[in-house]
Amino acid sequence: MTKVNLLSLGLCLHGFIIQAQEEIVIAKGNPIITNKYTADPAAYVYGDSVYLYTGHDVAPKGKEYYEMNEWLCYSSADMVTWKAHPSPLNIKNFAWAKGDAWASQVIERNGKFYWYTAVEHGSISGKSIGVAVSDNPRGPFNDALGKALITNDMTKATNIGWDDIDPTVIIDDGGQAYLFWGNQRCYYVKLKPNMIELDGSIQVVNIPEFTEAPWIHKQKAWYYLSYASGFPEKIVYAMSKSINGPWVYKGILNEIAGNSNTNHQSIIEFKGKSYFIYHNGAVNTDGGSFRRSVCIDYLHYNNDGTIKRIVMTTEGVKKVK
Ligand code: FUB
Repeated sequence: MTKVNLLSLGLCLHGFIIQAQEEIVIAKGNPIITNKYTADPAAYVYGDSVYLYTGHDVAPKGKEYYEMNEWLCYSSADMVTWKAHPSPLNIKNFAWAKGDAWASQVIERNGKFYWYTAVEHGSISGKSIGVAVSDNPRGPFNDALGKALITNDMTKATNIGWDDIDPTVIIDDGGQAYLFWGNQRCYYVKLKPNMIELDGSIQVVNIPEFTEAPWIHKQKAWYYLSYASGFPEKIVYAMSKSINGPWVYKGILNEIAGNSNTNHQSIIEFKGKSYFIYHNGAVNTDGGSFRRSVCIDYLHYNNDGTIKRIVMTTEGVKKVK
């Protein structure tokens, strides 16, 4: 990663001057960002750019658990030159949450950007899913509901308190939005057009050896549900012609990272190429599972729609025009 410059922006909004710093960095292969730990990537293509939303690992050396208090946002028009925006969302933005800014995903609808996040609930035992909203993909984002969208007492397929994590969202071709999430069980539910209310009952997805980190995407006629499996985690995937399944398990997509127990993936299409965006523990020398870093490699489909095994590289990807 090469620092190019530091822009100090003075933005005039309703008479107030807001100082924001946007650092431009050029990825030198993988991991793409090396001046802070970034985890749980969720990329979103909007306009001419990719917006990369990540968690922020700040666990000090020796602490062997997650410490995550805010989410980060980067954008790029070429997959190599990244603009680091000021953090657009913090756990403090959810007054009802008490910590753990875990995995998340952003999606746009009708000019608004909805950010689904996993957090620890302050008064209902266990993890939960919140939703924040903004008019701008760079934020700032604010709590859209003033309460959680999903809480642990709404999901009964396991007894654990951390099954309501790792939200992923899609709007299908007919305009119906769906939220998938889970740990040990993968859940999904329809969302109303306002994106902040459930539209029906929560269903369990029938897929094998599901650990966590579902990512839902569509390519041509196929829906793909990729997810972390086993522990340490590898990323596997299933395919279906319908968002409601049945899902056909297709096996391993990305192998165990080796230097991190988790590998949390995001899959996008941008300027004619497909990308597999994930994290590993390659930047630090303090143990990788709680100090993770985002990487990007190419993803290739076969003619029948199946996906070739990902090749994790240190070179990463090249600039795309
Ligand atoms: O970052 C905290 C948790 O680690 C995420 O929710 C999981 O997907 C795993 O990456």
